[in-house]
Amino acid sequence: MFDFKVITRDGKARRGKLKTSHGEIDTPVFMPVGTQGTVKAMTHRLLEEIGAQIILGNTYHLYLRPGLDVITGAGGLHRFISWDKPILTDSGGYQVFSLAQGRFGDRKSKVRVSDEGVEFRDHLAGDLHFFTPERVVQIQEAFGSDIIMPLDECVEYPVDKEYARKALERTLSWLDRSIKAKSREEQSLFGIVQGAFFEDLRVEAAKRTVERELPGYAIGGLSVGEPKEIMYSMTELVCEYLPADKPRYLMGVGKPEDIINAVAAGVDMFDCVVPTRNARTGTLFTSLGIVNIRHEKFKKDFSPLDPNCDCYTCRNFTKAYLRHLFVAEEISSYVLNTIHNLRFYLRLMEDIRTAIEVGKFESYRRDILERVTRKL
Ligand code: PRF
Ligand code: ZN
Repeated sequence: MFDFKVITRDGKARRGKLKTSHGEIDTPVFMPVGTQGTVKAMTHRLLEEIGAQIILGNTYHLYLRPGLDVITGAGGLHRFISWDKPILTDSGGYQVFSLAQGRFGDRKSKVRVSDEGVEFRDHLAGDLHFFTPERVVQIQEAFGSDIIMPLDECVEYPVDKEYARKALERTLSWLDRSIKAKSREEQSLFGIVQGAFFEDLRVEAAKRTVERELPGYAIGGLSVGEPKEIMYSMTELVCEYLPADKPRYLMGVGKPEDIINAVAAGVDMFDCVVPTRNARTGTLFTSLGIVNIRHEKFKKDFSPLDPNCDCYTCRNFTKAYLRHLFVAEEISSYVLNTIHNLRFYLRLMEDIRTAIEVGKFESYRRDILERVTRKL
């Protein structure tokens, strides 16, 4: 059922195919974030039109609302949300630490971590919950997600080495408990490599996670406020220790340039709120650079947002109109902007896959890096 094959390589970049019981995925892949069982401002039909292959859901949110009884009552997450392509659910480890806590590093923490699990007050009703690795696996088994993630401890940046080691040990022991708790064949549990920003800890975490012989491996704990160079070097380092024949998933990353650089290091899977969240604040990615559609200078700009984009938004509307919708706070502004930003990301992945196939990834990377970071 679950299977991964690397088809072609170009340097360390890989072009692969991932098989799940809800269909095949071409990698490198970007997974739009559908935290609450919907990708914000999108319908599933729109997602399919722009080429989404898999979406991400969050255990933390879906468990709190609508709750497990509603999702199991509907016959699982795919049926509840009427999406029949693959779904990956994150464990809630990251959400507990970021949301329930208010933000990373907040001293008035509503989260208590112990070796047993995580106790937290939720961000909705403020009720008390206890997530254990076993419970988090059970919840995701009830969801029926194709790829499930174990409970892990993601630490903030910076963190002292002593605590980073503790979080690493906890993440590994929680992984072992997750493996034991797992009872269903048709879902794949990935391991998550933590280890914060210490090279030796990252190498050790990677080696020990790989010993568990899992169907895929995620790199967690990055893009939490550290300098980009550290994120890139940690990603490269961890990839060196991951098996060549298993998919690699860089969690919560990132900007287009981050994705391109991580593909160059050998990463296969990505998720991030950047394209969807930025769409709703008017920050739009284009083939010529980054546009803030709110800007006065677009008031009478009757050209398309991106002349090189094939999305519904770019084929039909002008910058002047998109600016007007944004300024007027119309709902269609969120929809049209999200269609465009997600299509930009999905086409970026298509172009990356093609560049790897034809052995031109490095020249593609150099060319695109300059353009995606330019501010218009
Ligand atoms: N762990 C989990 N989910 C995550 C992360 C993590 O470390 C990150 C870090 N960028 C994003 N999402 N479980
Ligand atoms: Zn477009």
